Amino acid sequence: MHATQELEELAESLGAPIVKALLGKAAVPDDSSYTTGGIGLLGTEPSQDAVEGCDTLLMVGTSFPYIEFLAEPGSIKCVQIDIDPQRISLRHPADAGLVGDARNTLRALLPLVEKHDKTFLEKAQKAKAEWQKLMEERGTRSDKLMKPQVVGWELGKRIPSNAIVTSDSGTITTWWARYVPALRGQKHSCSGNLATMACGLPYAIAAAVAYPERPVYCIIGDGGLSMLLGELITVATYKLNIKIIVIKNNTLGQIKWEQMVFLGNPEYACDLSPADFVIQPDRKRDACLPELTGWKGSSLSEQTVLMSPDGEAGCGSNIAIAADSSEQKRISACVGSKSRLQNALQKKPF
Ligand SMILES: Cc1ncc(C[n+]2csc(CCOP(=O)(O)OP(=O)(O)O)c2C)c(N)n1
Ligand SMILES: [Mg+2]
Repeated sequence: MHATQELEELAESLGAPIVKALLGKAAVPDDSSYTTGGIGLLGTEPSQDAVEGCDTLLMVGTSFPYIEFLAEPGSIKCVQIDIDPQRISLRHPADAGLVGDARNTLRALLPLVEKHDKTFLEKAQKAKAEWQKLMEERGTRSDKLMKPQVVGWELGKRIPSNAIVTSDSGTITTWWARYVPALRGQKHSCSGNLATMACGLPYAIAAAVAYPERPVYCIIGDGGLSMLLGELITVATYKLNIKIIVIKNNTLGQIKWEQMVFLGNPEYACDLSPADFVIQPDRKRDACLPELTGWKGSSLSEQTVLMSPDGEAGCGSNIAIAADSSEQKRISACVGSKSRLQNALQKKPF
């Protein structure tokens, strides 16, 4: 994470694109001309093409575990830099293993590297531009049952460059991984190897405590938030500078798709109770959890809700709940539109 400049300099010398494991999303900003974005299930096509087309793989500070996305052992050369010697050759046999801090090792390597021509990098850059067009197309759709990609795309335009962004495990991870670009200066994280649900909010709390001067954005599913709903009290108690964006699709979306696509089973027990995470001020009713935790909501029809801690609007904590259709399944209670989302996000202090 602290070797961005060195990675970019090396990419320039080698004429090589940088592909990022998900936990390394912020290692190089997505608008850098040297990166083609992520690799793996939630990665990008240009990154996969680059990995498949390369003759040498330089792995820096990663234990990226999904080896099926890497080349066959023996078919390419591999150089690996890692601070932990036990990680050398862990995922792919390394022809040369360099044990040390990523930045220091890259700095030592840089003067030794010969300049390569840029054909391979330029090909990857063209492929990245094509991929970006596809992301834009999917991120700017105007379906009345709003696509979750639209939420990611709109957030990506608004999250400031000093923000810390956390996400969770589910289809939500895809919308964050692909549609919310890492800007230079931002930090991004999610649960990596264990893919543990409900990490998004506690990670956000940890980030807000560790970096009180930085805004924190938590992009989470309704399933993940439900599992640790009580932590809203922690956020309200300590007035943490966290904005929570919930993709509310009333389902454990990831599992629904795994059951159907990978396991071939009929969908079973994936639906969530359609929880109303906010109290809407125009609706009089008994105290509900947001009220008890000190959050106040303002609603844009049934679709998007922003919340701030009661009486503390200036504190900058909000919840935006974006209902969506989980792409395939139509959920009648969750009709949304892109323009409503845009209106919601324009509200201060988001
Ligand atoms: C602690 C834990 N329990 C269960 C799972 C399995 N799991 C992975 S994603 C997921 C569903 C996530 O649902 P939600 O947060 O609503 O996100 P969505 O997939 O709908 O975007 C589940 C149950 C897990 N990864 N971790
Ligand atoms: Mg869900």
